[in-house]
Amino acid sequence: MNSKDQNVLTCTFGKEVHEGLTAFPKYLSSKFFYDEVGDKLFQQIMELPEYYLTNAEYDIFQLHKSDILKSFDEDKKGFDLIELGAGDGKKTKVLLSELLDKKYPVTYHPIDISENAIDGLVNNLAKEFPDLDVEGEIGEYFEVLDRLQHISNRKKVIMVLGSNIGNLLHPRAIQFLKKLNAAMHPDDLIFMGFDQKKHPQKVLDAYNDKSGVTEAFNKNVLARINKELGGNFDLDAFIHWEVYDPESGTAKSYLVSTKKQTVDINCLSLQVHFEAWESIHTEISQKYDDDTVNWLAKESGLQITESFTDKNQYYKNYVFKK
Ligand code: AVJ
Repeated sequence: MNSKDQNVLTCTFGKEVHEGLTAFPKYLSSKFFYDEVGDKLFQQIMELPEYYLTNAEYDIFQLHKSDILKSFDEDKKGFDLIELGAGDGKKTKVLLSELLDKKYPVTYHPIDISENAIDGLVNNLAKEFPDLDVEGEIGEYFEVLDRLQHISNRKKVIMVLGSNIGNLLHPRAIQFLKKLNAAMHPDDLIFMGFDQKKHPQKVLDAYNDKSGVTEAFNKNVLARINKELGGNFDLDAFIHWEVYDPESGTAKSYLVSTKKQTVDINCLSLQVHFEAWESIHTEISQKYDDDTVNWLAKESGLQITESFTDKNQYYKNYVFKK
């Protein structure tokens, strides 16, 4: 990344931190978890025994790979597989390997804002699947989708895995789906993962692991403020707190100040006061059921054509058309 881009990012970060920490109640956006340290912590989260999401989606791919591909391209006419937020590609590789075995004519476009992530993935795929056509793209989702309109006239399958949509409240999830819809031609499809409602304890445990990785992940936003904005947060003076509302299906993460304290953020010329037990809301991780996903689809002008679940029904991947 060049220094101008870096400045723009730091400024957005600073502006939003200022907004969130002067609001009442206080909040910080979960998109700020992901710097280099945050990326590593999230990798560790995906390895946790409590964090069932990754394995559930992996199982869905293993169990249903052949039917999933049929739902994408029954007659093997060929398509562009576009993955938004590709990460390390562990789950996608199951599908890619099946694509090659069954000789689907496909170009795989992993998209991420992290140049590092894309370079790593593209190199790794070149070794593991030398016959696979891969075009990595670096950038914001919609900017890249726009770019892709012009380079190909094949059918597009837009894939968003990991229940990443769960970070968005329903109105913003609808906005996101509407934007995808607007970027789709009549035959294009969306393939998206949605974590499902389940025993509330199972959800709580996933965001409250014993080893404290999720706590460190949540606190990483404070560490970033210290590093990038000259803050002096004492990370030990906050606790990680998770709640889950089985009615709305919303898991919420907080950082709670264990004492009355004042934090300085030099680069923002800001002093932030915390009362004892005052909270900062940092993340939502929405859980879904069929009715809710159907409603989201309807509100976005989309239709569900198929869905695939794991043996525990913890998680579901849905295929949408316009
Ligand atoms: C990457 C947004 C799907 O909400 O489950 C994991 C992020 N936060 N543990 C999620 C996360 C805490 C994750 N998503």
